[in-house]
Amino acid sequence: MANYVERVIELCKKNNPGELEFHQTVEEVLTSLAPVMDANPQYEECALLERLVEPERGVTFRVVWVDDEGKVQVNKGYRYQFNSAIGPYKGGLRFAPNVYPGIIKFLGFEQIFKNSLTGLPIGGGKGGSDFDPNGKSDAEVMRFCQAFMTELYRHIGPDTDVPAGDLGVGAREIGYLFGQYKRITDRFDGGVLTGKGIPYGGLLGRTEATGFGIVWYAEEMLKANGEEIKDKVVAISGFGNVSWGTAWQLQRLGAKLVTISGPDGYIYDPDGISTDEKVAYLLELRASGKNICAPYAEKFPNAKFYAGKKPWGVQQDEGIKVDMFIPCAMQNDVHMEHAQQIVDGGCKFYCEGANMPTTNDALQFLMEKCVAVGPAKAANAGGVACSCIEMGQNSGHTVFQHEDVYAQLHQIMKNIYNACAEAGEKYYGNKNALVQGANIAGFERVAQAMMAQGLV
Ligand code: 2IT
Repeated sequence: MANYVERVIELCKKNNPGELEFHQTVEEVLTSLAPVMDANPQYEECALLERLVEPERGVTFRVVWVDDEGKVQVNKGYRYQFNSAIGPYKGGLRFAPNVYPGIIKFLGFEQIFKNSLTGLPIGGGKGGSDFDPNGKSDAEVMRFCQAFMTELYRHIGPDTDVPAGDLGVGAREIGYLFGQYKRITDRFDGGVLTGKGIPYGGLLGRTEATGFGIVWYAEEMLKANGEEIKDKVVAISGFGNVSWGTAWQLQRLGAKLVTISGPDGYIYDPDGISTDEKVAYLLELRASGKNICAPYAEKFPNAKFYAGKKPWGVQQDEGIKVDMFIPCAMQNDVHMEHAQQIVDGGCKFYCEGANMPTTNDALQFLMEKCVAVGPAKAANAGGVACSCIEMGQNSGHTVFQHEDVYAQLHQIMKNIYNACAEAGEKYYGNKNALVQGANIAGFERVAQAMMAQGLV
């Protein structure tokens, strides 16, 4: 049956040539599922994995807009609707210059399992564009978003497909996208997009939900191994939305965050990025639109800026021990040599925050050497879980309170952790086999739904 998994991985590579990130995710997920295939031959008989790796639908489209100089710009737009077995397609939109089908498909495929892990009724999808919002004016971003939605609107709906933000798509972009959807359709379909602003249907707590959830998941992982998060020294990458939410929750739980990073290098703050002022400053840095983190060290002079370096070597650079690393920036941020640095420095816990931040070989190495590794599709599922709560708020024509959202999110993260640990224990004899456990627990629910719904 392991043969079955290998065959589908090969098939997927052949059918999606050159889409390396997609190959990587499919390989990582399907490999974990081998023991489930052994125990359930009916899955092979109905070609379940072949169906899973093929999106139900994908659209690519032209996005035409005019920049501030009056020049006509043309970008590519995408929406891959991967799996609707357990609910409407749900997943973010990514606007970044490196976006191509391999990135949107890896994200869409991951989203199937992540959304299933939340226990909520949401299927998997993802979209985006190769548009780069960095350095664009507000008016340019608005015109781009309007042009993008002028095509996308016909493929989405509150019970069909519900996009949200991802890299390069925040509250501002969601606002422009929503405005254009409403203008075209003449419907206030609040639940057609999530991550909306608070005045028009957004969920209190959605902005920090991903980061809060990551830290709550990491807390469970530590607890299960007899450790507490309070006073732990933590290093993260990135300085965007996810990093900010993670920093804030680490602060709330009394951990000491010592790094953030950007494309320009990384910041080491020996005093900890642990005050309200410092956490709030991360938002300012991001809002500057310059995509650099160096100004942090000017604002807080005790901090040091390491130009051109990643934070994975901070233990060696500073002669300190880090208890947990949490990559929060982007895919394939942690390679084999970085994993080696993390382990050599004495770190025992690693929890992914961003989507697929670790290459497959580095992930394998960390799983062997660390006490526990938290996988992104479980740890960062709090964001999309709150998106689903936002959909419920909108369809119920109501407003949920902050504290209720936090309480629900906290419980969801505990449930997700337990589902991963139980599946790890059941199929791999190890409660710390969370990477495999997340894939299996996410898969099982989708598989059961697909089996029940016949050959579609
Ligand atoms: O990767 C993710 O889960 C997201 N970008 C959020 C998806 C969502 O629909 O809230």
